Amino acid sequence: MSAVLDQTPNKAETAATLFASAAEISPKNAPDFTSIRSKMALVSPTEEQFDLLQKKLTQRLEEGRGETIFDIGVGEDGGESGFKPDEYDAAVATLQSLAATLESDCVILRQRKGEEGMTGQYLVRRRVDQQDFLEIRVAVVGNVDAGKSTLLGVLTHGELDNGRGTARQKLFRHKHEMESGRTSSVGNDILGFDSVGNVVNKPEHGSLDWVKICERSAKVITFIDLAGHERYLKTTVFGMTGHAPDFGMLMVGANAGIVGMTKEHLGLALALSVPVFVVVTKIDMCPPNVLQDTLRLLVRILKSPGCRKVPVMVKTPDDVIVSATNFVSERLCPIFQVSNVSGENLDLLKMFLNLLTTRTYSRDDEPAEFQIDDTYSVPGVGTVVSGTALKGVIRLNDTLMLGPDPLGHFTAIAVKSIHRKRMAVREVRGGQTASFALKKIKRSQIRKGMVMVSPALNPQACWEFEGEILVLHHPTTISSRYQAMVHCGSIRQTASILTMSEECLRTGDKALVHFRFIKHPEYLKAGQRMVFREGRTKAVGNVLRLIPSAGPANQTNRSKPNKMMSRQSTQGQGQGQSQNQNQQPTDQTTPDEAPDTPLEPSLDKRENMGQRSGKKSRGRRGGRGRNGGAAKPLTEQNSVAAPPPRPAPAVTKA
Ligand SMILES: Nc1nc2c(ncn2[C@@H]2O[C@H](COP(=O)(O)OP(=O)(O)OP(=O)(O)O)[C@@H](O)[C@H]2O)c(=O)[nH]1
Ligand SMILES: [Mg+2]
Repeated sequence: MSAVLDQTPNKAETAATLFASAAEISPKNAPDFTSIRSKMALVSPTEEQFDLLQKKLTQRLEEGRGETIFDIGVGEDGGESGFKPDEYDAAVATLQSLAATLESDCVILRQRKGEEGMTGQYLVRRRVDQQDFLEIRVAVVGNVDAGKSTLLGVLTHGELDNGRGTARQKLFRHKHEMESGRTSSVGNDILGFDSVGNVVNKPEHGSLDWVKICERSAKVITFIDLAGHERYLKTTVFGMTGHAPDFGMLMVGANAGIVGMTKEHLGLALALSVPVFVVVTKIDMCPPNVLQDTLRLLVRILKSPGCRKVPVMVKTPDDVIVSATNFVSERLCPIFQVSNVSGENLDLLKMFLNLLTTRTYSRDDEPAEFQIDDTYSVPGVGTVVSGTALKGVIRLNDTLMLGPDPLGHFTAIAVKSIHRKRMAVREVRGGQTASFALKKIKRSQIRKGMVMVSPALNPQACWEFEGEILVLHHPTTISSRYQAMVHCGSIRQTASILTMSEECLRTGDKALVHFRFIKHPEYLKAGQRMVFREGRTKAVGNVLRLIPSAGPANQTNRSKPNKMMSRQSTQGQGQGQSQNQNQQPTDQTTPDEAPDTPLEPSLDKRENMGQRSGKKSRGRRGGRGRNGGAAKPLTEQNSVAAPPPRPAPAVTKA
């Protein structure tokens, strides 16, 4: 912990860099903050200094989208830190009056001893505007039964769980989820904090009124509740890419440990550069030695070369502040240990959530971009699309280009109503989720993955693109004509590899790859993160270049089978590999399989253990296992001589 504590901005240089970044925003006409560099400026400011302090605070509130953490007793001039008690009180009074002039509240986070006295950290947050709130999206991942839905139920409804699944009931969207207790879809729940950091959620007769929460909140945490079962992995990947989470909350059942999908989900978050914090649940029912084993393994995985995280056990409010203020740097990985039944340490987790800051930066003057992740047909309203605004501002009655349709065209469409978290609003900005009611368009004409963008962008759909990918795992080798699902933003479509910079790719290889979508063109942008996967095959990377000239007529690969060559055959037997082209990689599970994330290869392999005894019949492949989920050795599955039992279609079904 001490190494991390050193990173807190208690030193003048650190504070100076904080301020410097603020100054960089508008170099022209930037105010000269020299006269307020000393820590003493807050104690008894002149009128001019007060004005400058106000400007600086405004700047920082804007950068933080309505909030900032302010240090007292720390100057930028390199002087000793800390105040005597009367100076400290005066500085706090100045900060409070500064905050009041900016319609903000100011609450203490912590006090510490500096070189010359006390220093303090204060959260300054804009007061509630009924229509506006800061939004942070947290994707909740982890293996089946880790307690994801339960924790969200407990946090958002304020009632503890009974250990047998009462708290999760409110989060389920489908009847079968109610019955099985398993999340299968992308669920949403919200937790609102007011300007002084209190939770505003007040369930009435067991249900939450989202509009009331949003009206009372200065900050709303949207949890994206994802499924832990491997059967729903495709949906979970979609939740991580399509819902643009700011952070990932990886949940681990203390007694079950790092099993099943835990590493898979962690690897996914890492691949998408989503900072992750870990919540270990069920500490009420876990023997201490098992808990210690789980934590030890967790720390080992996080520190491994594949993750390169700095794990921090969060045990005190002080740890919370240190981890929350340094979290966005991505490398820090706070670990909480909680119980949804006894409520232990949930306060620390809530405090941490209250301090999370957004990672999405968008300017209002940029052309608007909105990605669609769901569509609805609402009686009396018509077609409604929901999704995330990535850039710019979308206002009521704006005309946007919706598309691409199967022919790659975009249609002008007017925004007739906007809702944020079920609350009618007049506008939505980059980084916020929203839903729009659209006129004169059928729900069937819209699909997930479409976008609505400003006409100024003159959007073009593309069939083909070039990406740079890293293969995290593939049982054999990938070569051209291989097909798998591309996840990119809310796009989810099978694409085929046309050409590659390498002959073939194995686990750990990197290459430039020319992809082609097999069904319809998509709206892509260079620089977007992408995941390319099929069953256990996984590659991650970036979209490098769009190839606009490629048209629909050029569909050469639609019915071509997967071309998968065994490593053995490419190495040893030259061209004789065609027999195994039709195997289904989805059904490959081998005891000696390579690790599925670039994590430590030597980790204790407890992954295949089910957590719920008595549920074995479902199988971890979730009904996909046509050949009985048979865990044949790889060599046998890919054997050149033995053809697969039944030819399977090459393309993954949606
Ligand atoms: N004793 C105890 N039980 C818990 C705790 N958290 C969750 N549970 C129980 O664990 C079970 C599984 O919890 P869920 O919330 O459904 O797990 P999940 O991670 O959402 O599972 P999937 O949606 O299937 O991925 C439920 O019966 C909960 O009551 C805890 O902290 N202590
Ligand atoms: Mg669940």
